[in-house]
Amino acid sequence: MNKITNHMPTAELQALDAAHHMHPFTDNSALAKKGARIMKSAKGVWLTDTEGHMIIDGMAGLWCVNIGYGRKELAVVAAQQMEELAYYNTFFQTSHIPAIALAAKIAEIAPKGMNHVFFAGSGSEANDTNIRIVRRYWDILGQPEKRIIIGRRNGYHGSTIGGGSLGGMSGIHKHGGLLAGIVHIGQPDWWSEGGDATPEAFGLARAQELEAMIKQLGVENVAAFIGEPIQGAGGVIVPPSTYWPEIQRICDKYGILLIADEVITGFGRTGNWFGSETFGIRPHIMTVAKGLSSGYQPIGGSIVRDTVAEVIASDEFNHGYTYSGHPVAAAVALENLRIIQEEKMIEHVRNVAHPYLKERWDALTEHPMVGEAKLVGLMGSIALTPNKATRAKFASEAGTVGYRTRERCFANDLIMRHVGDRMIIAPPLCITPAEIDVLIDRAKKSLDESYTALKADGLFVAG
Ligand code: PXG
Repeated sequence: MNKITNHMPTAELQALDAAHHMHPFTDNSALAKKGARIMKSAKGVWLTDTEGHMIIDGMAGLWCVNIGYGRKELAVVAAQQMEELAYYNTFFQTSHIPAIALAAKIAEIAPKGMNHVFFAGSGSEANDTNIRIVRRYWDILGQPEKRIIIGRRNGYHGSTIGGGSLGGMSGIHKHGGLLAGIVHIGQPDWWSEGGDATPEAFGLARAQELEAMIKQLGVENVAAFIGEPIQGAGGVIVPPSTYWPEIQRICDKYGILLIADEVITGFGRTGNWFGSETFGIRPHIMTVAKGLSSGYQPIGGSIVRDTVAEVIASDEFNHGYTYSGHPVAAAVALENLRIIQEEKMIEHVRNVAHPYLKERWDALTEHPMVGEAKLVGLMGSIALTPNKATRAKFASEAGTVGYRTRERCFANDLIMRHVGDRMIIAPPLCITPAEIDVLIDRAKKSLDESYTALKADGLFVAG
């Protein structure tokens, strides 16, 4: 058997990595000089790197390892499925048991009336599927000019050309372009952009940008709106309570399709199966990936409302991927959902992990550098600021303070990411109160060290 050599010294692995491996969203030449941190194994919420550090993973990988690492059941299911039927496609009038079983299971846990799934290999692919579904939907209904999809600035929907265009990150648009027929409205980030408005008034105003945009474009040209219930990659931006009800009202009023991108918020992250339930959203399509398989296999999909699926089903749909409903990925996802359900992980989030983490997370606002603290389910962020009262930004380039703080976390064996000058967490759903204590203690230590160093370097100043 071809065993990957894991006895190599870290420096040699780093050199090979630098020589041959192009990392995503990375300045690869800078990383090559520094050397990547190389992960070797993981169990529960704990990662171990090649230097033997035990790191607490406050990000569940990349927001995906919902059930935690090292669950043997998934490995067993994958091996069995590979032996039984390693691959078959779902094109050309064929199907297979894992895809059928997973689609049926998803229909069971999805909100009422959402009983159809189109499988993809990732969240980005699923959002590309969504572009096709919504345009095809209006096409079949005899309104082919309804093609424009409205997303939000600082939204994230993936990194393919389609997904990257739906997302509102200019840094991504700059690298490869923006697909025609996709426009963006403002995001509901009260902390950074709310000015003197109350969060509620600001949330309402940002939602009403959707109505203004629909009027400007002409409703006859608008196909759909897409948004994450909580923006994840954008910095765990929890919208004010007024936001989603108003978005829902506007989508209903103008009859445009509503896509909830649940790639991060799905499968228990917010304390319900889906973020749409947490926020009272009634989407036509939900994008899923990540937690669907807890990251053990690459799989994503679009969960489609019956009324939309019926229209799409009424004619040929020229779309699909080699790995749509891949049997091994589907079998693993099914086992993952069984574990979430039977081990009552969502109840654990709601009744144990969230309440305990919330208390400790909110207390971080006592730190001189922390403005607001937000936590929904197990998805949280803190805003770093030199002046809490005015919600001031730092004088340094955005992200400088966040990056320096993240570096302290990394040094203290905590994975807590930064987005700009916000720090974010999304630990595995199985995290225990004792592990939350470790996470918070390391976070506090890192904040303290970052604060002291910033002061010493004259960087703790408002811009
Ligand atoms: N939608 C949302 C809401 C996501 O968060 C995608 C779609 C794309 O999924 P794939 O499987 O194609 O990556 C995502 C992915 C970050 C980060 O820096 C977040 C994601 C991916 C990579 C980095 O937080 N989210």
